[in-house]
Amino acid sequence: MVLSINSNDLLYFEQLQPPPQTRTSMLQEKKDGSTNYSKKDQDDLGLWEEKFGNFLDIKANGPSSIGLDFSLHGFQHVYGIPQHAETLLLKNTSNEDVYRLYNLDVFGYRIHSKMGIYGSVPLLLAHKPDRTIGVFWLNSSETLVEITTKAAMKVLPSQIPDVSKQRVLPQTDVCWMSESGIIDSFILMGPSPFDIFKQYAQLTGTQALPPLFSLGYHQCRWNYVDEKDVEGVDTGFDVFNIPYDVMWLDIEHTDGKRYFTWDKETFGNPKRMQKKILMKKKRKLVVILDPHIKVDPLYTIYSQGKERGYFVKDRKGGDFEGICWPGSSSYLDFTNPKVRDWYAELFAFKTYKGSTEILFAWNDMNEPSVFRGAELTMQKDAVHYGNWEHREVHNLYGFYQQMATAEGLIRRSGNLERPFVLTRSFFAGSQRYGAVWTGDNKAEWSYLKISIPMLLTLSIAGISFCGADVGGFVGDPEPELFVRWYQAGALQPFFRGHANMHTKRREPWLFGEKNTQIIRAAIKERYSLLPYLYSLFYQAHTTAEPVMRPIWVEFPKQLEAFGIEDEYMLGKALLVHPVTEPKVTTVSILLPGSEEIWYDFRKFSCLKTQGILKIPVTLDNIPVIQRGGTIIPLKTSVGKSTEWMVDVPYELRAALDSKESAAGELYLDDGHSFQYLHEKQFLLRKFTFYQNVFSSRHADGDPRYHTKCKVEQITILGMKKQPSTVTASIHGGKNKKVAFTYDAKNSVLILQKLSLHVGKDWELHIQ
Ligand code: NBV
Repeated sequence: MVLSINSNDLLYFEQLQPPPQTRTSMLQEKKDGSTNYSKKDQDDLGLWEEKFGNFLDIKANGPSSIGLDFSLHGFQHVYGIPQHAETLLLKNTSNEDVYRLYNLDVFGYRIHSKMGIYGSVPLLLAHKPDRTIGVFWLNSSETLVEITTKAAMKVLPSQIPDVSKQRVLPQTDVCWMSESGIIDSFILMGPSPFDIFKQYAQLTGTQALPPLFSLGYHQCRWNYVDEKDVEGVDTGFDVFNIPYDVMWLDIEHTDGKRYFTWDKETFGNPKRMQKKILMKKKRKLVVILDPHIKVDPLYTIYSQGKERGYFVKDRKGGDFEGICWPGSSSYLDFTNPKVRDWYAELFAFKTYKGSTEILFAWNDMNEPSVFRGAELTMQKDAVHYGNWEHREVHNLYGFYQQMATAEGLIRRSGNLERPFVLTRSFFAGSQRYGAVWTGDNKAEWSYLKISIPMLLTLSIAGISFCGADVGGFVGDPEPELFVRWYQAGALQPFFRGHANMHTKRREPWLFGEKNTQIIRAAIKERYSLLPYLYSLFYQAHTTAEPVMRPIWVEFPKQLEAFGIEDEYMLGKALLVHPVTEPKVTTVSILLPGSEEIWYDFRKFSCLKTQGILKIPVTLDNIPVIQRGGTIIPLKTSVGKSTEWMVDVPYELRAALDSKESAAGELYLDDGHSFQYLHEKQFLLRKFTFYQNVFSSRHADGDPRYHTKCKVEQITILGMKKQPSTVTASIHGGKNKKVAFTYDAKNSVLILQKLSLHVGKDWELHIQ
């Protein structure tokens, strides 16, 4: 038995009922809006009406909480339930705060806290060497999760009450408690971690395939102040020879924080800016669109929203009003399908003045954030479409905004183009609509460090496209931290530099020549790895495999790996160990797997040790290690942005395992449209190296995507013998001899000037 339900008798639910007459609104607000309650008043009211500071929460249906406990037998390692600034391995909460899932805007959130921050995914994974299981608690109201790990006496299957037949096994009890809603829970049976990912994806969907540009580097700041500033920063990347794909504009680009508009002084001609500066250089723009709408009858989005009744209501039936960036604001009710439909239409080029096809979207403040609101968010007794109180749907608000935004971007392209939408708030399933980032972190080493377990937790909860603000949002990073953050970010799924308005400028070239050079190298390495990363996203999209994975996911039997959170796997081929402390000269890396062979990704040398390896590090880069048995596709050179690199030839880097074989794949399509779905216009190449034959074939039916792109080089790490000849045989063509070099010291064979079509079948025979 792996799991039992209600073993601790914690199943409970309350029935919805209107508050009793005698009690209703004893805690009524006075005419001037102030409230004055005695302790006795509150006691009399119990949970029918609650007071938080100055806020009164009247529960339309009375107290309505639900709860249930799950005992996970034999498990002591549990993961998931993002989002917390906490360790990868969930902690026992018996003597600590419980984990809270409640989407909140928390500027510079505290580390090692179980309070809720921007998003929630109520999915918990439990793992032991031979089994992974999952519990998905589908509830979007405020939820608390209590975790108790203990040793439990188990009678072995024979059931004979004989002490010698009893064993002590670990057990983890997980109790979920939600403020309202129904008990709707799914048990995912595994047995492997990858089975869990698939089972969870069957319920909530897989990661949307991102447009290729969005896997490039993003440059953001609150705020790039005007068109000239944008032009200067854009040019800076070319002057300093650093690739980048996307320029970002924060809230100041709008006319008085009226989203979908432009500030007339600073961004007077946004189309020109997009065309002359960005489009010309094959780059993109992302602008921010928050969900709060300025109360201003002259602002069309407000007046239309008001007229159609598209705002969330307060408990008295008027539009809910709260304070946010524009001052008094109302909040679009994205839970209403009509609102989403209307919002999506706002992205039509003719409606969204100044937008072009290179403009994409960023949804911020969508917890939703309400200044001066209880816990800086919307009151729980606000009312949504269908008469649902806000308490019921709170954790879904941001999810629905991102859904509508993605739909808008798809529609404006005539349903042809893939959208890119970054959201701060999220829920289970948000992976279908774009990317998530970890919000307002700080420019401190501890935030760089915690970003890794935070991203790993998001990744195993279905959200592969995730990242943290590189450099740290709040405060000014010291140069070493800044460099280390770029090196870490370059090997994470979503890669964006961002900074608060009160910080010093920090474009990547502002920290001296040496640091610029190191950052350039990190960003360039990311760009050369894009074919691998894009292929991983295709796998995330089709088979729900997370792009960034905890070590235990790849090595489920290795106990020492279960708590590792300072290193991770990027796909199954690369092990990454970011440096998250200052002045580090060596790092200790766990090289998992007793049979595995590992190779230094940059020096190509074979790392002989098993278990913990201490390796020297300099500021130049962070350890990246390739696993034997894998083949990684790379680009041989890097351009100004992803679009400049379409025709750049590939290198295939094979690292041999103990059987002297390796396998890998490359996914390739036009990088931006939905053609890969409707017309199967993509290439999925499967590469293998086996018995000295390197071969390339298509892995999915007839290849329908055509490219002239070539494989120019193949590097084989762990090639023990120097070959005498290498011959290429191309399907339907002549055999030809291939030039190669062999490095006996490192056992590396490099085949050069191959000029093999990436889309064709071919074989290389090494003799
Ligand atoms: O829009 C301004 C910022 C944004 O830069 C940041 O990335 C978000 O997380 N936003 C929060 C609102 C203000 C934060 C103090």
